[in-house]
Amino acid sequence: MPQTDPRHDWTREDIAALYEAPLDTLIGQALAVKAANWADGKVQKSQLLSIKTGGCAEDCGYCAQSAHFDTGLKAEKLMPLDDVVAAAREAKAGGADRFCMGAAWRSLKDRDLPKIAAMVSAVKAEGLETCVTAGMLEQDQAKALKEAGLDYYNHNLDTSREYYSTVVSTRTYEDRLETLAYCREAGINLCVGGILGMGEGREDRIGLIHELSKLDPHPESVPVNMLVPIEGTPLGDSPPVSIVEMARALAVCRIVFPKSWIRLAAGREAMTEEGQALCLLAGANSIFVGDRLLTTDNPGETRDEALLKAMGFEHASKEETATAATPATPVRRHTLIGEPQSV
Ligand code: SAM
Ligand code: DTB
Ligand code: SF4
Repeated sequence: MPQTDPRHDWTREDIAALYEAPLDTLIGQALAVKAANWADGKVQKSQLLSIKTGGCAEDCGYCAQSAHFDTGLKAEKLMPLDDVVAAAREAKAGGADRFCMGAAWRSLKDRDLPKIAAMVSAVKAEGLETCVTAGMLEQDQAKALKEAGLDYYNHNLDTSREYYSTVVSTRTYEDRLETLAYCREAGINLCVGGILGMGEGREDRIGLIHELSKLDPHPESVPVNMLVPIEGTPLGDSPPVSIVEMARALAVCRIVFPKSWIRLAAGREAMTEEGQALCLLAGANSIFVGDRLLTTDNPGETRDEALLKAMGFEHASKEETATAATPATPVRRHTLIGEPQSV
């Protein structure tokens, strides 16, 4: 029987065994789990907007927006509410059902909270699911955002616990987990994933998925980004990760997070159509749409329509996205070591 109940007792070894299985075995299992939990051929569409670009105090080695590196990006002030609403309307007209507002901040300041809350309420009033990613939050800030109508908070763990300090030195893994816990307490859905291609090894990709699997409930969305190399950052010259490795990571996520949206996130601009198709065939069921991510390009509507049409995939309906976005009741299934797994 394919896995339907989310499990939080995965061991690193379980995840490594999936990750390293022959690709046909792995994708076969991923598709069995997908078929048991999701309608075939449906893709959820989120759209990003950078509402506060550049000048960030953190030193994330992959990021165009860190003030620590000279990436040639011009820092901008927080975008006015009207511009955010106009962009949200455009995103909806383009087929997005979730609008994710990204701010290049280490943490949300109380003085900015009312402005972000107003953006959340206004975007929600346009009939879109709302998502914010604005760095670390305090407990009461998470509550205020929930009250404003926030559906999702994006806060990635990015890589394994061990590799994290190689990539960023200005905050810790525990800092990330604390913000995630505050969002959960406030009743906000979580969007938590990571990046492949930062010089990490496979063990770090397995470690990341293991850390995510311990979150209870699982994040409702798991974005898997392929590094978009940014000139001027410490990771700007990183060799690209292979598309098969991306497909493996997505397939493992599909199995480990049976009820979560698994997003083929950043990096599609550097992929062929076949590469993206492989990733969607491996079990991913969500993408970022629109021709921009935060500071870099994304394929855009025409190319995405061609890809999805060729695959016979279509947009997940509002009902389908809303059902999956409801936080699952925490389910704990304890499996004895050596007991046959149900996937
Ligand atoms: N400042 C907030 C934070 O760090 O959570 C929000 C914005 S940040 C740009 C959101 C996420 O985008 C990062 O955690 C990372 O996973 C992803 N990201 C940033 N730059 C990227 C890049 N060059 N390539 C791939 N993913 C990237
Ligand atoms: C996520 O996991 N990926 C998005 C979103 N969450 C915020 C960001 C991707 C950024 C890619 C590089 C850029 O455009 O600056
Ligand atoms: Fe700042 Fe987020 Fe970029 Fe890190 S990833 S430098 S926190 S904007």
